[in-house]
Amino acid sequence: MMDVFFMERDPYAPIRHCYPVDKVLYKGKSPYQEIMVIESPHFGKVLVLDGVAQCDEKYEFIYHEFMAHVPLYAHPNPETVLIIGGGDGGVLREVLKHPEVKRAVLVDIDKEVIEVSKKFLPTMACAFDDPRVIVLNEDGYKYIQDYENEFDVIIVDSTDPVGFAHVLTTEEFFRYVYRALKEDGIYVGQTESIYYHIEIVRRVQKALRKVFPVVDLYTVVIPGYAGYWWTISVGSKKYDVREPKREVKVQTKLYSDEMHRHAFLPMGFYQKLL
Ligand code: AG3
Repeated sequence: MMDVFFMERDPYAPIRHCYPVDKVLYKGKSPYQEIMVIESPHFGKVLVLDGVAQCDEKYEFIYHEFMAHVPLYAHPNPETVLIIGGGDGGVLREVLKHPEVKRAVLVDIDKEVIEVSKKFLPTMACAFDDPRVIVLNEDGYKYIQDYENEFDVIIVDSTDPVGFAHVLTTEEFFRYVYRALKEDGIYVGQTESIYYHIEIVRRVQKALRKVFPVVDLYTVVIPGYAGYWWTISVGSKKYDVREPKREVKVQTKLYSDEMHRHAFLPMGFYQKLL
């Protein structure tokens, strides 16, 4: 029997993540991107957008827990949360674990990502029916321009900053994010690998520094992205984000108060490159 491999199309990475697949469960094209769900012996089902792996059943909890719990625990009372992107529902599932959250708005431009995730990745896309959730299929860049002093936490769970997701990493966008946040609000967004995408990390950090008084960066290792330390950038209007502000009570597989602090450990000479 011949082995069939998936090879990622990450235009920025100097390496190619490649692993065996058993089946292609879904392949379609939305108005925005090519959507695929593959089944791999190691990762389980993997959601692939425009050839780039977004999340896999085996390790998705790592990315989703750190995208959600770091900003939510860095905030004393996160009641209103906006997620831009995140159509697979993984970040939303984690956000809703906080009883403080009264409203979670998810704005993903691509309705088909949500539909495909509900069908093939039900353990991730399991929170859309929660009464606290509002789902909008709109352009997040446009949506945010209508809000001022509205959200406690804004999480940008986008695809890589190529094509239509690029605007979500610009200074102009961060100015809208700043305005849409309440006076003590916190923004986080995924900003690629410190090893393979240092230029992107540096560009985003620089843009954030022009807008937010507190800018930070934390990292987490995500096996499915093959980038070793994956970065999540932070812009905060008031709080230092390195310590949880509340007792960690949510059920998680990896995130904890110690892991929260650990994620901010200085990164040696990489720190100086930023
Ligand atoms: N969003 C970020 C995926 C980045 C993957 N990039 C890469 N492999 N080069 C993931 C969405 C999960 N909710």
